[in-house]
Amino acid sequence: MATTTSAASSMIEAEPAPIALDWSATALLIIDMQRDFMEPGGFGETLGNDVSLLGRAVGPIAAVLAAARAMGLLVVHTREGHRPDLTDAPPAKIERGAPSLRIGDPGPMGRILIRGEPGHDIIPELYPRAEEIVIDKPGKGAFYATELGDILQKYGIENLLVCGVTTEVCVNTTVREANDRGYRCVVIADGCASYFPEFHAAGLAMIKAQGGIFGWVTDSTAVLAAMGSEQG
Ligand code: TIU
Repeated sequence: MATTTSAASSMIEAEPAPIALDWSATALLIIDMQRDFMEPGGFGETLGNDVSLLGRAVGPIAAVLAAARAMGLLVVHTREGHRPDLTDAPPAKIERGAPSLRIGDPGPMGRILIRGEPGHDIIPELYPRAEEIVIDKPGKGAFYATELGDILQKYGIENLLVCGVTTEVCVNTTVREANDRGYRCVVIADGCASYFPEFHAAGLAMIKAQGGIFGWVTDSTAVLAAMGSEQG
């Protein structure tokens, strides 16, 4: 149950311990909820994954996003992808593995993982509003080669509510980057998903172990309670 500690902050139930968040210094960071990872025919499926495993994160993220919008929280969406000329896509990434289609190849949702293509865009259920921030990132971490750090600093953000896909890849990489930059990361477990359920569990366990070595882990119910929004 959430306890209000002041007009502007709330205590969120989390592991390894509850955490008080000053909402004016908190952003909701939604990682890579793109058609390329969530739908058949995109980057995730070309890597051999069952993309249906990621759908479970959509409802919890939508509920937290609605509450965040209602309370005027800063909302940041990220998208993994590359320039059409691939100048920001290292050969080591393009050539990796044996996907059915490589980054830049034409697929059913346009060129795989390329900015501006239908597959690169965010799924309709979580589509950004015009006033929300969208960060295009070439890597797994949202801070690498992006303007995210500068933007968060300008908004006075100290705390990140983090969700998205996949738990052990882009969510974990971003949380580690953020932790080293001094942000308190509170990861919404049911708002994350992986193609590998065991990696999802391990990815969350690694964040909260050792007294919260990278951050805190909570769930959407606890976040909504803390936001004073019992629905969802
Ligand atoms: N393959 C996989 O699990 N993830 C990625 O390639 N990118 C993100 O996690 N967004």
